[in-house]
Amino acid sequence: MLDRVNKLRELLPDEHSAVLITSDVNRFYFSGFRSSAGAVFITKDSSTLLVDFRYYEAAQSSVGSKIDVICYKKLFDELNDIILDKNIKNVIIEDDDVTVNRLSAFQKEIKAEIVTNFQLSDKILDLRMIKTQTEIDKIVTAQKITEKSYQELLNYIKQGITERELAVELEYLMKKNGAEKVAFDLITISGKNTSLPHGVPGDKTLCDGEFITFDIGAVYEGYHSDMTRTVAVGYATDEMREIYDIVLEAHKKAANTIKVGNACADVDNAARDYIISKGYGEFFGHSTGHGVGLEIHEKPTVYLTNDTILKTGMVITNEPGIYLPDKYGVRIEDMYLVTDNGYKDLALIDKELIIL
Ligand SMILES: [Mn+2]
Repeated sequence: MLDRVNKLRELLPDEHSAVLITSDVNRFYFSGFRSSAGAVFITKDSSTLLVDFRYYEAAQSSVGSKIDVICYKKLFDELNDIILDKNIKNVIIEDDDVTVNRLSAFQKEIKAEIVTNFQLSDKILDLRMIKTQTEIDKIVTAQKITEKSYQELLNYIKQGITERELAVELEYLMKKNGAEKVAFDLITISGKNTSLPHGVPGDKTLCDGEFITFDIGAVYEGYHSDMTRTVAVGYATDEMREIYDIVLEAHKKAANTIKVGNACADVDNAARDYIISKGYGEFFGHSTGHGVGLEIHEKPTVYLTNDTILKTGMVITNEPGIYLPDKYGVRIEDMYLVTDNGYKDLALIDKELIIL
């Protein structure tokens, strides 16, 4: 946790500047403590977690001695004490988090200049791109919970069951298997609905000769997992198999470009060029992937316009797809860890087409 704080400190322009962290996700990232309210205030030589009475005892026992914990009645009073004590002139805020109303309160109450144009949110996302081993372990645990639950769900699938029932049952299994929650509204769609990349499970029942798309993930200790599998019910037509094989091959080609020094664009192009070469380019309308961590979508975006270079410790998804309107769609997604010598696929579940 101190490493992260120190990396943030390196961004401070001078000793009279400080950072005020207000978003839930970044308060957790820099303090290791989760709460629904509070702030983290970081100067060149101090870091303070400010919480209210509800969280004070838990916060004290949760954060190490390197971070001060203050219980506030009025947040601004405690902040101003530190600001005066440390001679802080500029307070940099999270531009993606602070609302217009909150900003005017800051400007009125905080006894320093409020810095809104530092692009702090983006700079923190840059730090969060590189995961520590502890963070990777949590993502892997979230993925294991997803896989166990998915495999249990496959046994539950029978004729007549609805998409909605699949989603509810899967969410139940994930929580039973240790997820604190699902990573997003689970996508369990079938037949024509699978041509909608982010379709919503409804009352449609499963039928033979249809695809089911499972785009699913769990959260474990704040960290998300993301996986998509497309399976067929009863049988698959030759065309369904052909589309599936193209997407799988695109996925493999993208995976093989995941290595330190390559750009996100290279990964996207590998999948996209192959799908285009097979004549389905217009049916792959989204990016090949995205970073995953404390949020389900974070930097970097794996797309042809992103020249961000892959570095060890990044976790990105690889999820090409082909969506034929009014027919069906296929997407195959795993999370990949960028390692010193290539990549590690964080999913263990096979990607070959299965027929239920
Ligand atoms: Mn995804």
